[in-house]
Amino acid sequence: MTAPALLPLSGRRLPPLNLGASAFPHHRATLRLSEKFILLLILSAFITLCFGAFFFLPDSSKHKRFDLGLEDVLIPHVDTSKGGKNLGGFLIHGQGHDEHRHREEEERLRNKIQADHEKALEEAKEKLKKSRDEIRAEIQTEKNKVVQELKKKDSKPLPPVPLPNLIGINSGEPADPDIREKRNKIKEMMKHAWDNYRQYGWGHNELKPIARKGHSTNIFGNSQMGATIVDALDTLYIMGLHDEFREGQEWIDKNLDFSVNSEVSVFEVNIRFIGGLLAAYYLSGQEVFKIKAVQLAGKLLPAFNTPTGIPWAMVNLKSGVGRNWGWASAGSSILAEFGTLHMEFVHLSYLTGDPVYYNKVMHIRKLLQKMDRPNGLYPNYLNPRTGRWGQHHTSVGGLGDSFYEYLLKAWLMSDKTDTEARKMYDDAIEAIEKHLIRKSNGGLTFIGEWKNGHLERKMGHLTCFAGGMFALGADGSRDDKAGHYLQLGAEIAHTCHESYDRTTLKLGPEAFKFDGGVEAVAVRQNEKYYILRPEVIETYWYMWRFTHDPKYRQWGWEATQAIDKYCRVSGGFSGVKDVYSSSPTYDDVQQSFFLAETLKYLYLLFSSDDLLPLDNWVFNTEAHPLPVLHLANTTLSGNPAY
Ligand code: DMJ
Repeated sequence: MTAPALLPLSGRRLPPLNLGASAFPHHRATLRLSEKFILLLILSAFITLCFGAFFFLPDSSKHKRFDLGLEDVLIPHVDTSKGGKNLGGFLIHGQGHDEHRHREEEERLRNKIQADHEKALEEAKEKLKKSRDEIRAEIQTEKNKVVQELKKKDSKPLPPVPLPNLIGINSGEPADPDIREKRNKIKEMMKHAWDNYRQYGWGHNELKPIARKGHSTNIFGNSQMGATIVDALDTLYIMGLHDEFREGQEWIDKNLDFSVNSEVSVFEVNIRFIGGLLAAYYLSGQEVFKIKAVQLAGKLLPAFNTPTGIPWAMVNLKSGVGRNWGWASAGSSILAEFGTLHMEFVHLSYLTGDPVYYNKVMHIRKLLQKMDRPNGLYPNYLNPRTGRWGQHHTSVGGLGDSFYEYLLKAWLMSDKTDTEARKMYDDAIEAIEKHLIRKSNGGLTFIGEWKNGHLERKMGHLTCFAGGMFALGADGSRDDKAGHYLQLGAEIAHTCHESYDRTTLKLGPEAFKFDGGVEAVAVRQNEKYYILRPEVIETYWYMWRFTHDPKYRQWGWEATQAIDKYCRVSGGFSGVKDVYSSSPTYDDVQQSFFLAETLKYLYLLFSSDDLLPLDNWVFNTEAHPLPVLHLANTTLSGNPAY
């Protein structure tokens, strides 16, 4: 069907529209965006009206009638045998009086269309009289309105869910004045880190404490998502830094936006942002944190759209397109990344009543259970397209670590009902002990890495978290080997302390060897750095909670003093490049996990045990405490929101 020629509705010719550059004498050369936008608006209004005219107005020459919505008057003709009068394909019921009513109605509509048309043209003419800046401002106001509307839509309240029993959110003030003083010192360090970030890096992901400006890495894409704010929130809360906590909350409320064209690490965003937001929610009860966590989780879900359901390592928050790290074996996803989502995702399902998150992580677990494991070990790489292992590297440090941690913590977090997770943990730990844990010639217990068919006698700083994990998993271990695992935890803590003690700065290197006469010492230059990592202090804290052996507080205090002496600068805290050098250079990065983990574990080490007791709270791998969920079973059927 071709559109009829555009006829003036009242016989009056419309003023010609000049759409060329000459319509804007001051801007002949180019049409700016806002001007184009206005012209487009006028044009589309005009076309819409013309279409309206075509569809709604009668063609008087042929007396053709169109349905004007008066269904009680006009009924499409099917059968004329019942005494009606057929006009142009429509059957008209009733008498002359109905026809009159119908004509009046048509007339009324015609007038309305004409009036609307004229009004639209008047408005368009008015718009064109305005300056470019005025038009721009109007467009901006309209845009803001739309954004506000969308925000309102996004902040819909979530279904009410009974909060778990939140025990132990208190000051944890230690009775001993010496311990109190030490704890105050750690709080002061937190304030120094926060204040400088606040001053020089606010809203950026991290801080460059020497250059005194914002910093970021590829794990956060190109976004400025305030990683330090989100990661630090619960530490601020626990330390009673409430003004700072409120500042952070306000920033999150107003600025934390996930609709950004940015490719982020699914794992990092989960442990730091979702974990951080959920912990802040449980501690403070402020809804905004829960809402933001759920919004963000929605943005991560497209990462699971792979042939196997094993998520991509990275996802673009806006487009939802995912991919894997270029360096990972044969396009693989990483065990420690897709295996470290469980805790946060179970909480998301619990809080929203939406099983989608729970199903995603349980699917990963089921898939892993079905796979063959070389020597009972889980390799670090798994291809999300084929569902096959990549290289057979196994590690309890980088690339593997928190997968094992989350098996144990899934069990603890389920109030010890998720026995499937406990079994997977027990099986894995037995294989690790058999194949990866050894004693050095000097009697230090270490955890090596399985690479290319042999054991590499090297341990990473990251691996030192395992001491705490063994201690945490001691209770409930298979064959009642609690004593054995507590002992293993203590041995790892000792080895990791040695790795600190054998340096000039008394800070631990990134990786250390047990080979060729070397014990717990870094050999390569690129393994001698300390980047404010928490794992060794994390293990001291767990060991302290389970044994109350004072040496753990002593070791924690040594680390505190070393950090304060060698990593503190006037603009915050920085990592150092060589822990064996007496005049170290700085890496100029204040990592967000320094505030989330290192300072939190130190603070807890010098607090009383009733602050966040381990029977009621489980810390995610970024040290964000999440409460134990007293669920009936692992399918979350105990949640009334289902
Ligand atoms: C943290 O982001 C987490 O602890 C993660 O599990 C491993 N590494 C860093 C800190 O070293």
